Amino acid sequence: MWQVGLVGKPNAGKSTFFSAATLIDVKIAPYPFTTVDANKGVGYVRIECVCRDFNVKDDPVNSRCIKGFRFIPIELIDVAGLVPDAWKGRGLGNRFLDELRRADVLIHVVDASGGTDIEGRPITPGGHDPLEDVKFLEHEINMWVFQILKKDWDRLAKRAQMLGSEIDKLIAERLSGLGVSLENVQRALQECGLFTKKVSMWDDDVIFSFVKVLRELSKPMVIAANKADIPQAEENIKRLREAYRDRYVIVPTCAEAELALRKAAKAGLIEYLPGDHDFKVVQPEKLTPAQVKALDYIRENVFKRWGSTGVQEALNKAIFDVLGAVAVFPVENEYRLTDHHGRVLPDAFLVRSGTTVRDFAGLIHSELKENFMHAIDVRTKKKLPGSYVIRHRDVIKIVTRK
Ligand SMILES: Nc1nc2c(ncn2[C@@H]2O[C@H](COP(=O)(O)OP(=O)(O)OP(=O)(O)O)[C@@H](O)[C@H]2O)c(=O)[nH]1
Ligand SMILES: [Mg+2]
Repeated sequence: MWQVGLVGKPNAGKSTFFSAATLIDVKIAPYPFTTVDANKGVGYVRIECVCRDFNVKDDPVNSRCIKGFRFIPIELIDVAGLVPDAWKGRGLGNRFLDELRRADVLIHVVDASGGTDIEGRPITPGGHDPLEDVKFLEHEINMWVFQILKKDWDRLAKRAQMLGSEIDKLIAERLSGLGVSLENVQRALQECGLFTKKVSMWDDDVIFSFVKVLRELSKPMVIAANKADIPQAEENIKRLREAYRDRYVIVPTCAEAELALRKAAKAGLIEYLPGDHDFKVVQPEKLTPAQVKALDYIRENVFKRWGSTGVQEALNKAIFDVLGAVAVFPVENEYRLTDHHGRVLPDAFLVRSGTTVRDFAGLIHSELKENFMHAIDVRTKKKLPGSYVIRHRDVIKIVTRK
């Protein structure tokens, strides 16, 4: 399952975001370092389900289909807050950084209201510049990788010199625990023009620039401009967008509203699906005056201003826009759209862009790949060769020899 890491300074709303997305109860509080041990859970990306295109009622197994929207699982990890110099062990140190090893993409939860200082201590909204938070977090993560690479650098450089051109493999090996692939190391070396530069000539500045590029490739990031319900956030979000338009996808979020809405929906008080642009009260008589007030607040300060709570959008953008994943629906019977148990459109999988149907067969089962003959595009019933690159919302049948 793809993993999304929630990062940021303390008190920004990471655990609130996590809880809203997973409906797992975790500790949330208005002071720094509420989270000590990482929380892990399952959240979902939301797409339009293909059941609509085929006009069928489906029986989802690995995912959920609600009102024609397919919710496909992803793993979320919520870690302790990060303070300046965490990479050196400050605050809760770099232990949590190690917990982000497996993350494919990060969502940087920023307190866009400027209501917490750089260490996460509460202050008057508008009192801190969230642009600083983006800068410092990039620096911390870069330093973390830099430090790991530097630890053994002399030995690594010597080995590289002896082996000639193997520097890419040596670096990838050194950083494999951080989820860094050989392909990304090669791309970063290329981009920094380092393939042709003798390793003994790389000084710290060169290594650091390389680490920056490598980190952007290996741990790409979406910014959740959180606490967007607070008036001071509006101006800050404008500034964040101006400053980082070219580098980051920025999504205004109100994690607290999403959490409240999902709990109210679970209790049957309202109708609301994550990612919706509004909600409907179904049992007005059951709402307490405080709940009525909270819902009014959300409508005024979140939906009317931003269109949604942004939590679903941040997850979707991380998986689809930043990682470029596509969703694919495999079936065994191309007429009934069923698996061998007769379940209609049971599964939806997220795969990397560029995945061919033959590769996809291998992801389901190695035997499927070995015996692969061709695939069928279930919409058109046309044959697809093994080299066909899967597109978003494809429904396919894999045909094997046996
Ligand atoms: N106004 C507003 N408050 C929020 C929002 N999201 C979270 N909060 C509040 O911010 C405070 C911190 O939330 P947490 O989710 O505990 O923050 P965290 O980033 O996990 O903090 P640490 O675990 O200490 O790193 C809590 O009081 C939340 O209720 C939001 O969208 N709007
Ligand atoms: Mg927390």
